[in-house]
Amino acid sequence: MSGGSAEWFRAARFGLFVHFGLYSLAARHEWVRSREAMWDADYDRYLERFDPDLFDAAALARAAREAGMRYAVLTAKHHDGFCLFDSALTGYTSVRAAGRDLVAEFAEAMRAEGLRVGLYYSLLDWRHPDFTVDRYHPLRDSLPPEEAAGRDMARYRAYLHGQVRELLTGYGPIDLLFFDFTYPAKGPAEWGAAELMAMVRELRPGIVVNDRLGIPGDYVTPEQYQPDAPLTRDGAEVLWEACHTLNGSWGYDRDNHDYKSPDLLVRMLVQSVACGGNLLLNVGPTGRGALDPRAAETLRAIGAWTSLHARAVHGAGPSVFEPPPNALYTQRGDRLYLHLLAWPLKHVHLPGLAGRVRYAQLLHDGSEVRMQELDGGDHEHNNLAPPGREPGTLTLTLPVVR
Ligand code: FUL
Repeated sequence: MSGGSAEWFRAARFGLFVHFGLYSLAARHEWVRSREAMWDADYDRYLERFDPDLFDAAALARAAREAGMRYAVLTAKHHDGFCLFDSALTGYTSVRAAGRDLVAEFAEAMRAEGLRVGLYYSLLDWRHPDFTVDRYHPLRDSLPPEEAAGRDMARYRAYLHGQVRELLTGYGPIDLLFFDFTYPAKGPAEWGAAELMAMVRELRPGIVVNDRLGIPGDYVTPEQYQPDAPLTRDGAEVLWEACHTLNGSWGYDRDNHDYKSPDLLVRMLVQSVACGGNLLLNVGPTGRGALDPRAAETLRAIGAWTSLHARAVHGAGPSVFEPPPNALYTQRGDRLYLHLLAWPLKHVHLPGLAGRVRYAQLLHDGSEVRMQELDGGDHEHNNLAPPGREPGTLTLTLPVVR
């Protein structure tokens, strides 16, 4: 890993991803334009009706903070090329369409809630006249060959670099950039990745950048996949962030009701921390820009947990100890947090901790948990007798263990 100073990112552990754009009006996945091979004119029906009257960045920021999130990442431009910011390089923007600079509103609102500001920027651009047609492009089967031949990625590269410069110079300190994405048909050279990364680091020396330019960044980005062990590259641990949808779609998907439960999402968060990673959880606001009630409710439910367990998440990381079955450890200093995913019948045995636990308590209410060393000479274990029957998080106070 290279470059930026990612300490805030490592400590934050939990962030909000926001996918919003013209596809939110189609309400059937953010790839709708590619999937349905729409012409510009077809897709313009969303542009003509774009009116984000319910996009309330302050409400989004509050919802994120109350869920226990410490940063947020907005799609400044997704693959469709529509920009949520004011750009001197195109008129295909929310400012031109609806008089709203949503990136400006977002950055200001997040900072006001004490959240770090991240921007997602798509390397793909299905609207730009110089972006060459490949298998993902909506015009892959319909662009006349003479028009396809006139496309010039060098001109597109200048546009891409120019827009990233606009984002990094016009919106106050941007803390994180999420580029998306390099694929076989277009490698790092298509994006001028090395030059782009150098420009980004020069404009914002402390910024945290992901790895999807196709060259190493500050962190890696498993997508819709939950690592269950620390991630390494060349034998060294790397920073990572798993990004996940609530229901399989990043953009608003009205008829999809298949939501992950808050319980599962809390587990994913705990597992991320336990494996040295972050969780970036996505919401796709509706066509009018409001948080869908199902998403809002999920964030609230997660917040009910994080409000009592934040210290096992923020600034916490993996532990050197092996957790007992059906449990995960996170650790922060001399506090070891034992997350019980299922409640044991009677006891929890803690391998390797005999003689090391000074005090044990439930995290959510601070109540003492009684413990004893096993009889019979088995000093490998500590033996906790937790009260109650619900899964929960115990704090074990240890002598210095690292
Ligand atoms: C992917 C994109 O193609 C999806 O639409 C989404 O933005 C996800 C986070 O990254 O590569």
